[in-house]
Amino acid sequence: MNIQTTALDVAKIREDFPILAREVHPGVPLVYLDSTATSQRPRQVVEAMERLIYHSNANIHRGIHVLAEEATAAYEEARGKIAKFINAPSARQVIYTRNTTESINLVAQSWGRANLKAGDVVILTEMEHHSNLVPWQILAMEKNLRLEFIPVTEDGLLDLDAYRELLTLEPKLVAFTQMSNVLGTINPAKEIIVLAHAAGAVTLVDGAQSVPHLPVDVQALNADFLAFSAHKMLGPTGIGALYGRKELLEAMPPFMGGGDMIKRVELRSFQPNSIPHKFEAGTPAITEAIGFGAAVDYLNQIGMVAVESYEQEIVAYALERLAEIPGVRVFGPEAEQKGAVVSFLLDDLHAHDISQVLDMHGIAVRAGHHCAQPLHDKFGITSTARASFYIYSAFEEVDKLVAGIYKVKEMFA
Ligand code: C6P
Repeated sequence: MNIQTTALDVAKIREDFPILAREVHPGVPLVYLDSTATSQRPRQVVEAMERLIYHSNANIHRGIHVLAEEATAAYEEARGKIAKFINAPSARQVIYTRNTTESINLVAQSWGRANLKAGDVVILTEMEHHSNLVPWQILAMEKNLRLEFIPVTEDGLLDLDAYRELLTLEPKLVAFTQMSNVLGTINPAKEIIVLAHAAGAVTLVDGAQSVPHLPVDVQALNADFLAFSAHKMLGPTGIGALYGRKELLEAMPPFMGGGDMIKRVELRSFQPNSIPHKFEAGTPAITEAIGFGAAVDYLNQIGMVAVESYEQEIVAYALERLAEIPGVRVFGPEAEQKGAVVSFLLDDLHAHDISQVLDMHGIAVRAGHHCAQPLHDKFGITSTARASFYIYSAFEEVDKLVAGIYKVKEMFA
């Protein structure tokens, strides 16, 4: 298939990602199919970070010299871009964190500790990443909460009838992933939130996989919290974001204490800063925030509608090609309900063996439980091999994956 026939000029996009041109073994080019774990970064992101480091490096919100003011302005400008990207009503509602995991822990430790009490029900789903399970398990142990789970059906969808039943328990919180990192399932976030609100629950959306791949509008969703990471959306590691509804954020106690999160400190007491700074204790990842902003610029220039539709095409193609291979079992729904993630098994092979042989052919996929052990338990398996795609993934790379899987079959025949 000719990559130029699709909505994105993938060949041109690839030029912005020097890593995609490397060989991983002598004469063996890289086929990077692990963007769900972390995406690659374009030159534009690296250059924005380099500009900050070489030109305006200083701490933020502290100095009044030129460099400090430039760094502060760049840091806050990036926050504004991120807020606009998810259509947050105000940049003050976007808190910089280290990643999705920290964003969810912030909600659990701050909002959860202040608002949940023994016997309260929290609804999660069976397809959650450990990052949206363990923080609630920790809090449940401390507070004696009741955790309930929306079941996943055989075809990898959430059972919404079971969800409606669970809502009769009058949960205080519904926290769910908008896109599964294993099945690729795109959950009906809006419907889940409408139902949760009608039952009186606060909602948290794990956007680690959705924000990089789909247009996400927090006002249209009416989400109370949304957590996401820069490194999965062309940005650097070490920075992520938490969006929150203003009234909730303002009422929440600080998550961590330290510099910048205070208005005034006395020996025995402090007055917290206003949002978002109340939640940003200590010197933050300043350079990375600028990189995050540049990643958002890059995605905006392509357009998230185009990103989503390209990924729909490539995942449909991948599913079609994988279905040709005898012995391949793909997990998750059909292409229409799926993001660009394909988890699979081959014959009775272990996912690590599949991945290792693919790697010999330059193909990088992830193998394991993908930090979603309960979901693998549900399907009666311990691991899967997972190929995932992004805007720089070419249709030819799907063909290389398929050829690689045939090589795996030959090797273990
Ligand atoms: N999933 C994967 O290979 P962090 O690590 O905090 O940036 O993101 C955590 C996280 C939370 N929710 C979902 C749905 C995710 O997919 C992830 C990260 C990666 O699938 C790394 S385990």
